[in-house]
Amino acid sequence: EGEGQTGLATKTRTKPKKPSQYKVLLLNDDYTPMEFVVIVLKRFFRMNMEEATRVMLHVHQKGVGVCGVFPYEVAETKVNQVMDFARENQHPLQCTLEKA
Ligand code: TYC
Repeated sequence: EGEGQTGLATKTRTKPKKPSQYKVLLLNDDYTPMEFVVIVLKRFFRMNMEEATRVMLHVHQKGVGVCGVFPYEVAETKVNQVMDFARENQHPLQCTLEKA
């Protein structure tokens, strides 16, 4: 299938895949102020005060928590925004991706 006239293998009839979803994870550390983490969750994940506080406390207690689930490119952008903002403010806060 799909050799066409060029002799180059091409994929035809393969289903276009839905973009895979990725979790954006926030990691705990001993130095980033709780208030800063709440600001991050409100600013980059559009959470209200109550939600942001709940997620921050979950990460503080369990070591890791999910900020949201997004298509790869969106998740990647959020991780970069959080890491840049943390660095600008000289906090060691870490944020990463994991396939959902
Ligand atoms: N553990 C931090 C403190 O006690 C608070 C904190 C919460 C830091 C969540 C990072 O992702 C984090 N100040």
